[in-house]
Amino acid sequence: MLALYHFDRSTAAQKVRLSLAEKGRAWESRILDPGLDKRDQHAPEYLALNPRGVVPTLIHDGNVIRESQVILEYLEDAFPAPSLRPADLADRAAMRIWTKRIDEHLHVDSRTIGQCIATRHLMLTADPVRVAAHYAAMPEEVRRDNDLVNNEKGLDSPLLPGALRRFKKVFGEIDQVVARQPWLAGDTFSLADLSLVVYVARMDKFGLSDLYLDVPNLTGWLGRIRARASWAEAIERWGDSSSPARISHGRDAYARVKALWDAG
Ligand SMILES: N[C@@H](CCC(=O)N[C@@H](CS)C(=O)NCC(=O)O)C(=O)O
Repeated sequence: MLALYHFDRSTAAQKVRLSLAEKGRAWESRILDPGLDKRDQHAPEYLALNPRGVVPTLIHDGNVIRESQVILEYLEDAFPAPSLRPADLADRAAMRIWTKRIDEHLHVDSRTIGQCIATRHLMLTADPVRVAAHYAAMPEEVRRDNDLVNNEKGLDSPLLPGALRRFKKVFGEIDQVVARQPWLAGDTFSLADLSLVVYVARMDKFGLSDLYLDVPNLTGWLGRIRARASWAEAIERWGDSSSPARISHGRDAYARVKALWDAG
């Protein structure tokens, strides 16, 4: 039996849903509500499964697996066909160099961008008692410390220029690689593509897709992934309830973000 704790817009959960869709596996959906009124991710029963209080968490025949990149590798081992790892060992190593960057910085940078542009507005207009309770209960120190700076400073956050600079660098590297081969780790669609793409696509949800209009090979790669049946099943089907508000904040912030992007 496969079950996944997740919620609609979570990039970390999107990757796992993409893998499950590519593999054609049936799974039970266990949706958490991370809103300030509920904060299901901080419930003791959930923290027992995932002490960091984040999604996704996969349950497979009684095994509890957390951390999206670890879950993706677990799914490869548990369900090898169709494989999302290149057969060639050097390509497989290249795949892991890409996916490693997500835990090195990309996921945290994605959160910084979202927090500075949009999510902080939710926090600034919410009941301060609920916001304080949310951060008091958040198990991950780095996430909490970054959020507090980003909530306070917004577009002036000292963390934002670096996050945008690193995003731009990764976008440029994707562009170069897919100019000479179809997928990030060679000839086959792999965990590298499936993992990186959710961070590229996330920019649309902040109204920031114009930032990469002039990165043509990346845009083509993104289009090819969006055309796969797994995209409709794993991403579009689940929607994103907060997207209209975030897009509107992103459009308001666009000129400032573009200046930082161009400076990077
Ligand atoms: N390194 C973790 C990150 C997971 C993560 O950040 N999940 C976010 C959604 S993308 C979450 O659950 N956020 C809830 C919160 O921050 O309270 C992974 O890859 O699984």
